[in-house]
Amino acid sequence: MATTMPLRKLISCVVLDLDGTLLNTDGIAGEVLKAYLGKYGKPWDGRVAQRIVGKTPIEAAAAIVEDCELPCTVDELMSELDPMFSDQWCNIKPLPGASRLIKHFNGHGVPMALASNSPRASIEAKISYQPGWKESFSVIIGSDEVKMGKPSPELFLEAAKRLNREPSSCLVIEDSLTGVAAGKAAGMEVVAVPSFPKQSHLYMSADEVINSLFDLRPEKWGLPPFQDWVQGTLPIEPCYIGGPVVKGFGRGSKELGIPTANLSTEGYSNMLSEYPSGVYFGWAGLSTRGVFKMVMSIGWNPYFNNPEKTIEPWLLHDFDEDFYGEGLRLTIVGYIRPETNFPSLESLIAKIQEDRRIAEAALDLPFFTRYKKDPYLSISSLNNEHHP
Ligand code: ADP
Ligand code: RBF
Ligand code: MG
Repeated sequence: MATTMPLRKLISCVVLDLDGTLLNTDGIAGEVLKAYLGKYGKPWDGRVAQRIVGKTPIEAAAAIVEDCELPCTVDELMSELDPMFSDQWCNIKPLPGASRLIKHFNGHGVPMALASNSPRASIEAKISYQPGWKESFSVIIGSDEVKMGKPSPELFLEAAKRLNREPSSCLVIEDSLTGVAAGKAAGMEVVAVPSFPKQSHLYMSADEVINSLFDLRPEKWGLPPFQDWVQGTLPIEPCYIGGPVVKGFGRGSKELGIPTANLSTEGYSNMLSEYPSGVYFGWAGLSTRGVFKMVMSIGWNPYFNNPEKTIEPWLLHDFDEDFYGEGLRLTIVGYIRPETNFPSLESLIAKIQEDRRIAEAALDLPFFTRYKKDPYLSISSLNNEHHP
């Protein structure tokens, strides 16, 4: 595999953005702004969230004052929001794959810089809650250390200088359009990991657009490859979800010959927003029928372009009847690939069948088989209970 991939460019160091790239700050920004706007009787919706991605705090505040027609100045908004945000820093979670990536490059002696549009002090405070992160970066640089933040290239150029590298040998990893613009203006190679996958078509100037950090292939850039892939699968921290089987769009069996026992997304909005869309696999427990191998898609199913992110597990077993309403519990243990679009229904079906074979073989490995015995899967219950 690795040998057939074209080498993009010889890269010797990595420059990382923090908010939205390594840390799930969008999650807490949503909570804080929702609470704040509520005080003014203003609604909070996903549109506002999209408007602030990749903006400096001051730009984000200006956008909110304007968009929501708030009766205050940008400065007033900033000083009221500031303490509300700092209170939440201890609750920020790393994005899936972030800690793995940091450990990987650190372990292989690839120098890393953290270059963020937030002030240096906030960066340090935020990462202080993530064990092992601070020591892993050779350089940490905030927007208060340069004249202009992103999209100006200044932050990245200064990062390269402090790393003692040419900009052209730096690989930038960024979630926002402004960050991508800054990286390209700095003469660096840029991998974009958009926070909103449905907007990835806007990231044309990036050298590569990936769906999540799980999909980064360092060897494409001449960097050491990840070594944790097992037979085409990436083991992840197990994730437990469950609930009654609900009606989906009604086309799994009909159009694809592949039934997916949809789970209600209610109660899982956090899990869903944290999890990158993609194809995963694991074990499925049906309250009255037993435990089965399972391969699933989480996301918008680009071929059908669903308006909502859904959870669609295909149980790898032949049942003679439907089981709507029955309690289904899933232990998700590994990742296979990002969701993609396909030129035809046949090619989508062929790919899902390939996913099936990959999942079936992987689940026979002792590493993944051990999760089959987890009591979580065999407790009969219709409740939306999370793993203890
Ligand atoms: P929907 O869009 O309502 O989910 P599908 O065509 O995807 O409809 O069919 C899913 C239903 O088929 C499940 O809810 C379940 O009751 C039934 N079913 C039968 N066999 C399986 C299987 N192997 N995996 C998942 N669901 C199955
Ligand atoms: N739909 C897509 O549009 N793109 C995909 O890459 C994709 N991968 C899937 C992988 C698996 C293992 C399964 C079970 C489904 C996948 N589907 C994908 C979802 C399929 O479109 C979905 O089951 C139907 O939309 C049924 O509602
Ligand atoms: Mg379905």
